[in-house]
Amino acid sequence: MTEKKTQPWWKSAVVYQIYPKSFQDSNGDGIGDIRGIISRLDYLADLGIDAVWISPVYCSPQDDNGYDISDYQDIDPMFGTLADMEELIAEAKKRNIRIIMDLVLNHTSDEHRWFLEAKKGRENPYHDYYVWKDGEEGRLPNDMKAAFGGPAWEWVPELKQYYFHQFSVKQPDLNWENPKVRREIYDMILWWMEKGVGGFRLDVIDQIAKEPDRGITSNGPRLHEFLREMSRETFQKGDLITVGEAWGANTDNAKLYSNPDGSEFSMVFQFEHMVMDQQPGKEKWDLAPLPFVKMKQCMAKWQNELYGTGWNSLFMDNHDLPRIVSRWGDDRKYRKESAKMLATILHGMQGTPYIYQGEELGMTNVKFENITHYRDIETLNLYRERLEKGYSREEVMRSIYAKSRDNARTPMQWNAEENAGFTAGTPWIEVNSNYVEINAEEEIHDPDSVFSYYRILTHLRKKYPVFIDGRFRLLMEEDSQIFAYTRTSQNEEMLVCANFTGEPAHCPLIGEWKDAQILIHNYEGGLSEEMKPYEAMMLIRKR
Ligand code: TEU
Ligand code: CA
Repeated sequence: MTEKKTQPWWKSAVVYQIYPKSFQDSNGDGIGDIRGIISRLDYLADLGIDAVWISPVYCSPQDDNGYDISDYQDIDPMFGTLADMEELIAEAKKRNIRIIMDLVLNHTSDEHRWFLEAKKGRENPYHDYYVWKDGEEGRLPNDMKAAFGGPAWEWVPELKQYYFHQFSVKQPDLNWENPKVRREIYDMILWWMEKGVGGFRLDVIDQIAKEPDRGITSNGPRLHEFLREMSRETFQKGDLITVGEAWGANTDNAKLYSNPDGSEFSMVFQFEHMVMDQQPGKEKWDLAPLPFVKMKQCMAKWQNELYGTGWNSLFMDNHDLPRIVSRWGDDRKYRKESAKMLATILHGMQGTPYIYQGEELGMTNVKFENITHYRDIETLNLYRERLEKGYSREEVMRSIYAKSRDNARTPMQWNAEENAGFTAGTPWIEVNSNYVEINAEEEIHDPDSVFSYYRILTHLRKKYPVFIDGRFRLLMEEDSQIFAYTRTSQNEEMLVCANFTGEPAHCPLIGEWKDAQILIHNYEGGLSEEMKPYEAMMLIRKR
């Protein structure tokens, strides 16, 4: 018990991610909003979550759904008001839920006051808030590319300069070399801390210390210097959860990011396991089957490397990724079984689990027939670019069905009524037509539902310390069907065992563990060494 006290709260927490635009609309304009979130807090409390990360709700022209911020210290009218936000923080607190804000610090919107000033002239005090390069129109400074297509440089004729943008043209990169920029950011973070937020998720944080002259974007030389300064000036003054999004993370730098001394963040989102089902050296759109054995080894590596030296975040879904049940499970015949199986594997690991809205219902990818139904800037640019390059429409749509970010962005499926209970108006993006079968109202009352399974998982984590501190060991490493591992602490030992396939699988471990207690199991009836499709379980015993 004493040990538990010294652990930071977020080591036993489960976090839920809300994509506000698609969560719950309260006023019939077809767009989810903060009042909608407030109305669903009891649902979240029932699920057993401790914190909610909300994707950006700040003022934004919405070129990239809020990841293009024009005012960090106000709420976009589309989502509500600052007063609504304060009410959300207070209402969540009543339910022991903390609110995690999404900080986008690599770039602002081109409509942010700083950028509007910066464009006025080279002598303007805000000019140096961004990253500029002298040049001639039509002769790009170098061949760096933006994440959403096209060059990373945009010409501003009035200044005869290019500005640098790693994402869309409307997301100019901030210049972290400028101490004034850093100070502005820290003051803004402190202001949110005063409002009582419980933590922050930091967007593409590994990309802030860029050096475009040298072609450097991620993991720049000054990155950890900046992060330590930011942490010292802000986060360390509170009892926060902080999680950096870092596509460029490896287990070495993750030990810096999540150093237990608290000098940077609580943890990072790393993506090594999420980029394995694509062709090596190519883009996520270039599909390839999941190399299952490699994926297991990757996850095991992160578990083992960060044991005692850092902290993992556990996730398979977010607003940028396709739905995991469609991606690595079977979203038709074995939808429920495979959704539960994936959750079992993830939630048994060491780290802080993140549930992305709808994941707890087993929500699936969407297949809009026509590209005009898609909303995501990345998807729309990709479609145009690949058709221009000569790909067939069928081929491009196949990539989009598998990997488009809009797969995760269709409205939350609350009930079987019109628009899945998400809105009384016209939703900004169409609802997935399977909402009649897959929805919260149905699942909350069904003990066999994916939701009920997640609810058990969140509670198990609270009850058994082995979830928090148990040492990880991968078993049956080379097996092409079974994902199995143990978690071992001083007094307890847990086996997590899953059949990752739609075929039966043989697993001798289950015989060895026949006297153990079953914590959770996604099939009725007893255990057998002959595992059913997507069968999964957690067993525990004293040692
Ligand atoms: O994502 C960072 C990021 O690298 C992804 O956009 C990635 O390029 C893409 O999903 C993979 O194809 C963060 C946010 O999570 C994302 O929603 C934003 O669009 C992006 O930053 C820019 O702020
Ligand atoms: Ca609304």
